[in-house]
Amino acid sequence: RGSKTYNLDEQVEEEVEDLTDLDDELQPSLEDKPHVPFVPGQNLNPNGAKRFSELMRGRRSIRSFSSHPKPDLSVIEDCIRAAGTAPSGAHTEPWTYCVVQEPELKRSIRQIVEQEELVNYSQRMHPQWVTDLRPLQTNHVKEYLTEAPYLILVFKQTYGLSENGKRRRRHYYNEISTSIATGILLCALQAAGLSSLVTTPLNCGPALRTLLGRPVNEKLLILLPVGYPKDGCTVPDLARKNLSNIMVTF
Ligand code: IYR
Repeated sequence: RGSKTYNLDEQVEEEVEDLTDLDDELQPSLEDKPHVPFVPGQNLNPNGAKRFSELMRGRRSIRSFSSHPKPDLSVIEDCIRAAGTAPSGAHTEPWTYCVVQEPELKRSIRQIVEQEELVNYSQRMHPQWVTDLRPLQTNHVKEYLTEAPYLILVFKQTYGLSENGKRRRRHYYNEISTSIATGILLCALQAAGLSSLVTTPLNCGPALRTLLGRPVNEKLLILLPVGYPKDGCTVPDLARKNLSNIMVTF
C-alpha cells in the first residue's frame, strides 16, 4: 500500500504508519443502510444562543478544587453523554472518557504527572515558555490531581476494531473529533455548574494509559480535573477578545 495514495494530510500519514497490518479488503465504516428522514430540532427559544454565550462567559479554568461536596456520578454521565453527540470522521466516534474517582488511583496519576512536569519545568520547556506561563502561577506541583473529585482522562482512539475484533478500522481525524467532543463536554460541565481545567500532561500518555489498563490504540489527549472550586479559589485576571477581534464578516 503506497502511502502516497492516502497522503491527504499529516494525520492520514500517521494512520498509514499505524495501520500496516490492515487487511486490503475494503469495507465501509458505516453499514450501508438507507438514509432516514432528518427531524430538525425545534427552536423554541429564539434567545438560545445569547443565553448560551452568557452561560459560557462564566467558564474559567480553575486550579483549586474542593473534594466535597462530590458531584453525583450521574451528572458526569450526562456530560459525557453530551460529549458523545459530537460529530466525528466517518462517524467513527473515536473517543474514550475514563472517569477516575478512586483516591488511590488519583494519587498514582498525580505521581506520574508531577514527576514529568518537574522535568518539563526545569529542563524541557523553553525559558520563554516558562516565562509565558508565569501569569498562570503554575508549577510542577498538581494538588488538583488528588483534590478534584473526578479526573476525566480523554483518550483519542487512533484506530478501532471491527465487531469481531479481527480487523482494524481507520479513525479519520480522531484528534479533531475527540477535541470537538471534549469542547461539548466543557459546555455540559458548565451547564451543570461544574468547573474544570484542561490539561495536556506532556510525556505522561503511555504511563497513564498503562495505569488505567487502556489498549494501545488509545492515546491520551486531555486530562480534565472536574469539581467545584475550593473556597477562596482565585483565577488570573484575564479578559477575552471582543467579537470584532475574532469574527470577520464578508
Ligand atoms: N503542562 C504544564 C504547563 C502549562 C502549559 C500551558 I500552554 C498552560 O496554559 C498551563 C500550564 C502544567 O500543567 O503546569
